[in-house]
Amino acid sequence: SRLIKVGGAQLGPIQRDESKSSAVSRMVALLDQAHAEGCGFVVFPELALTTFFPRHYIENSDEFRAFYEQEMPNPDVKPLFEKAAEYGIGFYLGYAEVAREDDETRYFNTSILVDQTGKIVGKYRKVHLPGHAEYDPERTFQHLEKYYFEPGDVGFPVWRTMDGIFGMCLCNDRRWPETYRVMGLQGVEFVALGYNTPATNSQKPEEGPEERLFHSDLSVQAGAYQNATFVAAIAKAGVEDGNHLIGGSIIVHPSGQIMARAETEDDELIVAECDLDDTVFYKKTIFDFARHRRPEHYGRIVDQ
Ligand code: CDT
Repeated sequence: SRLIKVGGAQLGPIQRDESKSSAVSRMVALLDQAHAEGCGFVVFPELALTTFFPRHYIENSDEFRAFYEQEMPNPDVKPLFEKAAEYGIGFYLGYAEVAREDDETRYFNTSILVDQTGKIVGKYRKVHLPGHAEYDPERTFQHLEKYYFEPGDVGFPVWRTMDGIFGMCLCNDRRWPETYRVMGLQGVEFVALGYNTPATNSQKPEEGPEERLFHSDLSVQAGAYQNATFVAAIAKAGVEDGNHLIGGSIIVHPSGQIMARAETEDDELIVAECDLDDTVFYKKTIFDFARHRRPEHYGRIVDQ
């Protein structure tokens, strides 16, 4: 068996005026708990250092630059890296990235995979950016991810680390079967993902938290089962800047069953013992891609 105890470190709300170092102290407190529980890997949410700023329309780029990280680790997040390495805990962390590449300033919604020695072994940039690129007065609240970020440019890689095959994605990616399948085709055994999901639909107010939680579970459980992988889907939750985000963080087994679920909308650690060898049965039977997939019939999926 390849057992790894996984902690899902759900965060409660981060208000717009909360500092990054305060958010990091909250994460370190969850890491202390994860260490006490014997975890070897911890998943934090998407944009875990700041409020979910795409709900705010900020015209001045000097003002919104403060939400982004230029380097990782940097002095704000160093305490998290140091504590995790001291405990021998690997982790996944979502944050807003600003990069200077090819003489251009580029903005991404990013996550990193850090191994149990504190080394960054992987970086992912969110592919499926939801929402809109311009201020939309028709909506009850804004979701300006297409304004603040460009789509990721690295696809969905996987990394051989911590005695397993790890992949990453972010929030809206979890609703797209292609996300998991591209990683599934590379043999992924554990997918880490963080999310910030508004509790109502800004274009359909009758779609409330119950339905939103249902869609989240549905997508994550299907992705896990159909690709024979563990998935940890971890929220930033609660009322942030007056806007309600769902909780409902879950860790899902390759059978599709939920192993652990958060009960609150606050900082909360959920824990599940994941035996990465549990993926093998499904990968060798019902989802043995080499024997059962029929890609000759899937052309439309990739044809533009
Ligand atoms: N952060 C993120 O991707 N949130 C989206 C909201 C979709 S509605 C614009 C999600 O899929 O949960």
